Amino acid sequence: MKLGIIGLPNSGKTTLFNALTRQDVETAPYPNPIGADHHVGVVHVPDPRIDRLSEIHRPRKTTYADVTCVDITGFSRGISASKQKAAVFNEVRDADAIIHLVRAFADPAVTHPDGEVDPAADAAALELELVFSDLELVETRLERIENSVKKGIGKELEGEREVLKKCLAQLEEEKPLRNLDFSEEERTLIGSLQFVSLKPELVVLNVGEDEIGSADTDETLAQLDDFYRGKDAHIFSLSARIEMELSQLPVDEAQLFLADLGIGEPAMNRVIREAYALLGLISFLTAGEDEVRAWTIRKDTTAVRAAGKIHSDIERGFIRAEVTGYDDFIAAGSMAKARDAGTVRLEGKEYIVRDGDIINFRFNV
Ligand SMILES: Nc1nc2c(ncn2[C@@H]2O[C@H](COP(=O)(O)OP(=O)(O)OP(=O)(O)O)[C@@H](O)[C@H]2O)c(=O)[nH]1
Ligand SMILES: [Mg+2]
Repeated sequence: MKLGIIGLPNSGKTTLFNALTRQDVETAPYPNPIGADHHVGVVHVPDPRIDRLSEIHRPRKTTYADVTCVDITGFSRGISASKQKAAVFNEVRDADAIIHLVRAFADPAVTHPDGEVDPAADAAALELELVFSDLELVETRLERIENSVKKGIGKELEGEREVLKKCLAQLEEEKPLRNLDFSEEERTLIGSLQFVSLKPELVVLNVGEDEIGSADTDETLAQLDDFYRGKDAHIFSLSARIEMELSQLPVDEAQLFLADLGIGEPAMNRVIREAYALLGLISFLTAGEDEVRAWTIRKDTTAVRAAGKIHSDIERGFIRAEVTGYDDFIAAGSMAKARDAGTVRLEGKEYIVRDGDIINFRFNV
């Protein structure tokens, strides 16, 4: 599962990437050229349940869920019409969800590609590039299907053609595919095209250090809310620079810093959790003396498939899943007490695993 960070030049993508992945990639007040390296890193998903379970079990190892994150360089106004577009859009296509960073911080030392900081206009400009890229793809694909149909060899493509026509109408109105409704079947028909304006999106407003929670920030957020109305996007504000500094501090110093700022946890944690949910992912947990661990699965995964996440042997030899909800476990205080309270269930192969289930698989190989 992969998150892609996009945004206009100098919006703070690499800064945010560093905060998310705790890396220290160079950031600069001048834009990177198109074709510069994309950065790839791993994001650990903060999970208070894992923290708590580790306190209880004192395991040798604690493992959080993680997702891959890519800092995609080279987005700009007009990119969808440029020769270098493939270098950017291939990377966006490959992402499962998008974090769209929008600059709101005013800093004369950091050039803005259009000379002026205007978050709503910037967001709209970038969204339009996504739409244009998909429009071109739809037109090319439709043309190819029409040609095949003319030659009498495209019968099986007719379903796809109908969905593409629906997409075309939407894109021609300069609207993203994200806010169209598609049936499962329609989604499958166009799935391989990996439309970028269809990807779930988190919009992150990057505000100046002294603009966190300010009236100006609220106003800009309202503007963005307006722009994204009905577009199924989640909108946040944070200061990427502060988040990056926080991510580079030792835990105790970071906590002091947070207390100074009057915030409970880094804004980054919420962004990561939201992105994780946006990807359609949930975690089930395993807990013992060896390891406390969160395992990533898609929503609606069966117990037997979840077992396969841990090891193919456990999937093959699956007998039963011993399951207790995280809250039930905490309320009871221990596995033995949860059993006494009757909150530990034995589930079969087809049980649909829920977020926060603590599972002990019984298997036989
Ligand atoms: N004042 C201020 N500066 C920031 C903030 N976030 C990023 N910057 C600065 O803006 C400049 C650009 O940040 P980057 O993270 O390199 O931006 P980018 O989007 O990766 O830029 P490109 O890769 O060139 O497109 C750097 O000098 C950052 O230090 C912020 O929240 N406040
Ligand atoms: Mg960068």
